Amino acid sequence: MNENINKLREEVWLELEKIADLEALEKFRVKYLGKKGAITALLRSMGSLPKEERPLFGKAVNELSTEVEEKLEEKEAQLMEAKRARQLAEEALDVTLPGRAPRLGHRHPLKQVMEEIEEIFLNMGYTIADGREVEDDFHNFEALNIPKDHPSRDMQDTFWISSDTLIRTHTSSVQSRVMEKQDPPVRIIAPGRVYRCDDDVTHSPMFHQVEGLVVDKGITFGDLKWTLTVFIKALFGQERQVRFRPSYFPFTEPSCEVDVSCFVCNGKGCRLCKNTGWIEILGAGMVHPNVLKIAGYDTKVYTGFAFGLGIERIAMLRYGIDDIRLFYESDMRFLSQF
Ligand code: 2NM
Repeated sequence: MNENINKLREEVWLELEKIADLEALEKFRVKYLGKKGAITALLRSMGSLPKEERPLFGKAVNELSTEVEEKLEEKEAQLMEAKRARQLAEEALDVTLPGRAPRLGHRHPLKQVMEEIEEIFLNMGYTIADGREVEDDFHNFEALNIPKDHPSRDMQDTFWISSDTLIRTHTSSVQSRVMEKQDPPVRIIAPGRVYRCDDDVTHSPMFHQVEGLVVDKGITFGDLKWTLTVFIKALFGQERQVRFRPSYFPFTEPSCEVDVSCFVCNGKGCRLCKNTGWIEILGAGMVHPNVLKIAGYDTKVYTGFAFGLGIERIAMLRYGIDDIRLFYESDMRFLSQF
């Protein structure tokens, strides 16, 4: 009987030696140690032995069974380790491979110009004011001395919501509200979206403005000229020239338009300045006494100046953009250039 056991032992070792993967090992386990396995069968056969041989035989088979289990565990550990090593090799990452750099976003060109302008006026001691985009006739027109028959009140120019309600056509409406609430001195700029019925390559029904307002004792046209000259040179370069031309706005008197010497041809004449050497940047003027009166300011004590400019226009001039719609199309090929 022990011969049988020894033969089986030899067979088991030879077979175990050849096993190269975990699936084969499991088959091996079932073949010898499973319910119908060879070693299990040996134990079962014990019943047919004479009583006195059973203890020795049983001990020998149990020893074999324990040995096989131990070897099996050892082999399993080896195979698992080999499998893990293979997996690690296969799934190895090349940590020296350069990563894909995420594209860094930036502010929209209009916002960049807006912030640049805000910065210049903040440095001069101005405060930023904002307000509503849906306005009433009074704050958008009446309080700004814009007469009932003025063309800007026309359906052609203003988006009316009802007979008394509109979306603001300029941010001066913010300033009429500030003057209503606050006594002088006033020194504010009002940046924001405005709306006009207008749509071509240089006009959009929604665009952005910055308007400024200063009201205090003894404010003169000289203050206006100094402030806007400093502003324009800060924005376009200290070497630029600035000129003031007479103009007309209902809310200012006198009124002017302000030009900067062309920053492409330096005043010699080119396509951008239409051969004039000058580029119009903004409108301005001394706040009309009627506007101050409506605000409840004493016009014998207080005077002021105001100005307004379009952000899109500045950005188009500065970057040589000829179609305003490019600002609103969110096309990365356009936007990523700024
Ligand atoms: C402009 C030109 C001239 C302006 C006037 C006022 C206010 F509120 F004081 F009446 N705000 N902005 C003004 C003056 C705006 O834009 C071309």
